[in-house]
Amino acid sequence: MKKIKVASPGRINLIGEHIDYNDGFVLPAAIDKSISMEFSVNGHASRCTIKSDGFDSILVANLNKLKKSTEGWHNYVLGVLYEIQKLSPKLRGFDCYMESLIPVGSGVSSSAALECGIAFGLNELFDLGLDKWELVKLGQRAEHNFVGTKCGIMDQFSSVMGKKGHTMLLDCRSLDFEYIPTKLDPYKLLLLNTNVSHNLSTGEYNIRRAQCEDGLALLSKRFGIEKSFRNVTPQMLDESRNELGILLYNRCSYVIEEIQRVQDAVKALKAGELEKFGKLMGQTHQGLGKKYEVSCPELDFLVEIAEKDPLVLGARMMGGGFGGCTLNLIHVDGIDQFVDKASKAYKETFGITLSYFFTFPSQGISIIENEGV
Ligand code: GAF
Repeated sequence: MKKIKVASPGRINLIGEHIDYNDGFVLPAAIDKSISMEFSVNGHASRCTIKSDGFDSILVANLNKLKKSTEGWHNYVLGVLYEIQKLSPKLRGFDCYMESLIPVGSGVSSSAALECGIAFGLNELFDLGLDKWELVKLGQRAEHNFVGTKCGIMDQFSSVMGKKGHTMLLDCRSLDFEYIPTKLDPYKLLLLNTNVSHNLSTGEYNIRRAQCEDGLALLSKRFGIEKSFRNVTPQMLDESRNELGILLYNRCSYVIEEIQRVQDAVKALKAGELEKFGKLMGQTHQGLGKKYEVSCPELDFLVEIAEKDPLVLGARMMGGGFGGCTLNLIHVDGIDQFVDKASKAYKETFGITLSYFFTFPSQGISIIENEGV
């Protein structure tokens, strides 16, 4: 029987948060932590079993009767199976066992890694003939339709397209992208995990998206422009302040600023101006906290400590928000002292143990074992 093992990584995003679904640019990379998934054909026409080391429940799916589950993680898998069936009649029964090294709920997108790993593995196992972009997009649709989060494209894109040593500048409107060699020495990317996840994420995420759509609809009508934040100037935004109201004004203001910030950050990165890059990360955090309101006290606390440390060039919350990790660009010489200081202060203030890990831009989804294929 055919067997295949794949590794599907999580992602970081250096800058460009909450703008993938707002026609912006993002700068993510796959990380060195992944879910490994072993797939085998089981000879049944429609029975599939999926087991994970991280969850007690086993998912048993019938390809003829795919429907949403009440068990959270099942929906990521079921959604992918459903989307594959819309594209190909070749899917049959399979067994899958997975082990994850990606911390769940920490903003490094274990969910996209799961979706894309299932899609990629089954594509190989059953020769479905789907290309990488089809896998990325079907992962996103699975999340929209089965999980209910109206996510952008960044996470699935990063997991599939990642390249070792490179960040990726993705234009989320045209889907053109550029691999950028990313050497940060003597700085490193340090993730501090708040170990909180304020359960607001899916609801608040969809609300942010809807607010941006409402704001943009108003702006495009008022100025007779095509519906894209790229066509809105800061001046147009200011002129529309009263009509938008403070909440929509703030949301749109963050988006317009962040679209510009990513472009400035990429210039800085290419020129090796890491100090400038770090400052822009800090501005992103301020925008996400004050204007987009997706931060939380724990994230703000960690960013504040980082900002006071001369060896940290930049820090910000990363991912959807309301918990998860901060991303810190830190000099190697400052790491031990900084982690120690942050851990103590965090424990004293919130009573929670901080965890942390380093990462670097890594290879996207890949096959790690192949038998009888
Ligand atoms: C989540 C989403 F899945 C992404 O699409 C992106 O919007 C991110 O939040 C925020 O930048 O990870």
